[in-house]
Amino acid sequence: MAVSVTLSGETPSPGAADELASLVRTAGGRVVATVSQNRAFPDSSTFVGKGKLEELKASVEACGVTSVVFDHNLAPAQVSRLEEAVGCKVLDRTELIMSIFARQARTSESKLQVELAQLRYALPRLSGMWHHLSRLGGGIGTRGPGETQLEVDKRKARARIRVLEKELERIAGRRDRLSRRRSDVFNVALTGYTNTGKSTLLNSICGSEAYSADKLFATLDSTTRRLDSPGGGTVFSDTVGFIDRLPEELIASFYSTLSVVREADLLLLVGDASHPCRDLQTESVRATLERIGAGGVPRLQVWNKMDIVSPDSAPVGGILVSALTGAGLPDLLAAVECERRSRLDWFRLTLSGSDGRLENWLHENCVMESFERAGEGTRTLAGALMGIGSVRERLADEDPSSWTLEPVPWADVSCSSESGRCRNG
Ligand SMILES: Nc1nc2c(ncn2[C@@H]2O[C@H](COP(=O)(O)OP(=O)(O)OP(=O)(O)O)[C@@H](O)[C@H]2O)c(=O)[nH]1
Ligand SMILES: [Mg+2]
Repeated sequence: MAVSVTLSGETPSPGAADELASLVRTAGGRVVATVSQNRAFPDSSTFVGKGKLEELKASVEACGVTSVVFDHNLAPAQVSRLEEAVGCKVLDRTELIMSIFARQARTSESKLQVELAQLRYALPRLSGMWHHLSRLGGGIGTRGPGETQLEVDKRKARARIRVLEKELERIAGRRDRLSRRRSDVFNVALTGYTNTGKSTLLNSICGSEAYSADKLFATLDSTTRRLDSPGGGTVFSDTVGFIDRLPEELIASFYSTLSVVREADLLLLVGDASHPCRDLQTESVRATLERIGAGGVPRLQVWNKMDIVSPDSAPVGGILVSALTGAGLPDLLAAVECERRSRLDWFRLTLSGSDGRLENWLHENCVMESFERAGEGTRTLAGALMGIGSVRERLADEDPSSWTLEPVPWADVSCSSESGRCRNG
């Protein structure tokens, strides 16, 4: 059973009911009835008002419901009172999302991250739960047995949180050492609302087999694939998707997994063009990117699932693709390549004489926009992602009279070359 309450000052989101049903489905349940209410503010004791509570209780009995899910977050004492009143389990939005993360976690890192988020959410709420229980048992101000148990529980939770934090730090450190963010490649992260097709897109771009499914939060770990091209290549990363009101505790626990987004050179904001709430989802993704500290990373809007969108309802702007059919992928890759080129340090190098080893080095490490041989000399317009300093360093091994190096602004390169010209993404 789903309960959605719209409080004053909140704009009811048109897709919220469907999204809640989808969350319940992914958590292994099914919404059999929905109760909604508009209230100025939540009831401090039971969140919904008395009349609505009666309605809720009657529906629970009539439909044989096993859990009631609220689309808001509840105070622990509200959960206890609601459970007493309706006679079944009551979950709030954060607990529901965390239970999905717990179900979908496959690697030991994501399992530990979810456990940490759940404990961080539960810890400050233990007092409320015990306060409620001790009030049921003893008089006001009495230090009942609940309070002693509360201290024990809090101590245990804090100790476990410390163990989890240490273990996660160790795992993240090891991963960072193995796959250190490389500055000589262009790092692109696919990010966006959950279920928009990010993993499917990674697979079609890189020919990989990342897990994709018609489920919310199918991906909880970061996957990285390299697409080789001259001058360092491009690394694409796929990671955990976002949702409206993503719990703070999950953001904190998944901080290191989300580093691929924070540290990316370019974000592909993958939206589901076929979703009726695609614009609201994109807004929510933008807000979440700010929350995780990736608000300043350059981005391209990509609209996926165009194979099931009629031309008259296609989004305006952005790159339109279908990860399933491959339509639009060449345009997407061209736009990424253009972004990459715009970040290179461009230079014109003139060599008197020909040096095979140096030329090989240039071909391996730089994007060669043009390469001309004239008599004994060679002249090239090239760009390097690792910076012109590295090119100078390499040239330091050569006779200084045999070369001249001159920086060239990207604007000059993009104006003079067809391949370097950016298309509007
Ligand atoms: N019709 C259509 N379906 C697609 C397309 N791309 C992905 N899908 C489907 O959308 C569903 C979600 O795909 P995923 O790639 O798992 O989505 P995701 O964004 O990685 O999802 P999370 O990891 O849960 O955040 C799957 O059922 C895919 O088959 C597409 O271009 N067209
Ligand atoms: Mg995925």
